[in-house]
Amino acid sequence: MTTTIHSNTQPAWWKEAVVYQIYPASFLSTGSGSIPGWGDIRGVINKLDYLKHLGVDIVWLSPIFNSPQVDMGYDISDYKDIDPRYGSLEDVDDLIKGLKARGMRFMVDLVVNHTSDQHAWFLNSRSSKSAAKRDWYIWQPPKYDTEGKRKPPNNWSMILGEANSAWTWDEETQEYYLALFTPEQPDLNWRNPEVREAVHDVLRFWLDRGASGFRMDVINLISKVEGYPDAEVVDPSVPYQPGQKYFANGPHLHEYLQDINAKVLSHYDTITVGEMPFVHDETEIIKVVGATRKELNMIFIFDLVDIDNIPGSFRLTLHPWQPTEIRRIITKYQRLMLDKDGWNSIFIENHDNPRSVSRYCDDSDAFRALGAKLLCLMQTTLAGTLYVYQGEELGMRNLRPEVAPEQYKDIESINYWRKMNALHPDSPGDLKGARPVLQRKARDHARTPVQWSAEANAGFCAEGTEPWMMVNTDYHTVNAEAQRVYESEEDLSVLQFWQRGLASRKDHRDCFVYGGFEGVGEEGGSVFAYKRISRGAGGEAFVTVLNFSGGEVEWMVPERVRMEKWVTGTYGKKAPDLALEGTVKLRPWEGVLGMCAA
Ligand code: TEU
Repeated sequence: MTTTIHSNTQPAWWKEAVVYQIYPASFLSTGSGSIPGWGDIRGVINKLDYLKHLGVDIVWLSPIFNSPQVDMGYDISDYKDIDPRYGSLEDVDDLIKGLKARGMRFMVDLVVNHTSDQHAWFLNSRSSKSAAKRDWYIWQPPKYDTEGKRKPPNNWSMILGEANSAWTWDEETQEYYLALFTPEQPDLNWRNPEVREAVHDVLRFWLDRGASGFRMDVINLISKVEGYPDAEVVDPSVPYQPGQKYFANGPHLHEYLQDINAKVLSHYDTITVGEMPFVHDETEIIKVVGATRKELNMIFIFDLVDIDNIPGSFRLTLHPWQPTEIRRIITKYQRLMLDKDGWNSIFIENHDNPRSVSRYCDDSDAFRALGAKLLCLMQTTLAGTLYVYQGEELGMRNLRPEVAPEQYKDIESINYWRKMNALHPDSPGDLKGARPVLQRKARDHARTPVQWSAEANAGFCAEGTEPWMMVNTDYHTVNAEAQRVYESEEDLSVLQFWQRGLASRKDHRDCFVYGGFEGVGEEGGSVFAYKRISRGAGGEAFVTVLNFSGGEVEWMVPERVRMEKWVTGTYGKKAPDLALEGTVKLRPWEGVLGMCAA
């Protein structure tokens, strides 16, 4: 008899790891960087024990490299040096040492779809048509309309300012260059082998310095369709349209990823996660993360964070959604990876999205902690590598509604606000819904300073120093210090709940990390329930039941998940009895975890 070995059941450190994402500008400012009020690398070092205690294994830092900071460091002008506002290379060496001493690892944010327009490569490229690095970027001659007016090579819109073209005119050399995000972030031309080699060299530099892997920014955009075809018109009222069909997962993506693997990654022991927006096609996804493909360990799939976008349209739109879609999306990818031998990343927050408790639950004072625990319970009991974003473990929420969008700082918010002002000068204030869009979806919500305590500036930076971005107004009640206080088993703080959830995930890794997944109960409605079963002989099984609603619901307990032992719940031990036959009542945002027969 032959047994099939699923390689997604084979243990690996990067599968069991808990990755914690730090947005350095907003984590902790010790005053050691060159600009007061900015978080710094010393701040991260100061909090290593906090992270270790939480249960973190890998620290991923959003970009800390030299940068003009047009897009908060996602516009890099030197991949091998540190922006002085964050510290120095020596600080990073100390950070890596501190991590290693605690059995933790360091993940670098690799932004190589584009550079800053101030990178030496681009300065050379734009200097003349015959410059040595001209072909390192994507240059195209202009087009002309019927009246002889100059136009960009196609109608693609800029991602972080969709009123504009993705192509920027260069007066000096009379050509356009492609810059998908902002004009200050020109796209590299990966067709040029010298560019690929230069990127490989950056990876080696950081691996040799002690990094254990990479989060690869928009890595699926590195290959564009030849000829740069026009995008379909989704919004006839604006000149430029989303062109993702032609720049996401283009013809050479897999070749470039396999090349990185063969030439660099295969020589080290690494973790890789690729950010992969705009792609939902299962075959394409498995091509990147399939166990035998030698491309990436896993990717960030966007379905869950795109849940409230108008499908196919821009991110800054609002689209109504039902809780059952959470169930549909998660079930789809849990099954996909188990059935097709891939690997999942589990995440619900990052620096590009609003806070999860505000988005998927209810962030009012009455329900904030319950919702944050519900999301924790879900994430810590799903298969895949888990990513926690700074402040998520505290249940931090969106900027309060009294903060006007005029105070937002992100380039995407600013460009959007400008565009809506230009389009609707007659409706000041609301601008045809622009205000609620930003209040619900701006990237700013995740970028406010971490709330460490109720002291001045939430303990993020010294009293009298102005933080680079405003602290959310709720820090007197929502902060880490307050959440360390142990009240009772019935009333764990969000932080304590996360700490326990991560520990329990590790204790039962056969089940939670590597186990099978089965959706249970009726589809539709607000309850998402599933069973996790470890695949070894005589293994354990758990059932997670999550009520994604602010109302009480009746739920029929299916026979095969009849609870044998209560484990935890968002209301503490005051949980409904899922051991009984028949239906149970679930309270608002109630989540329960129990053990059941495998
Ligand atoms: O984000 C890429 C991306 O496509 C989005 O998540 C983006 O924020 C959104 O589509 C905007 O509407 C990555 C980084 O995470 C983001 O911070 C950078 O701005 C972007 O790439 C460019 O490097």
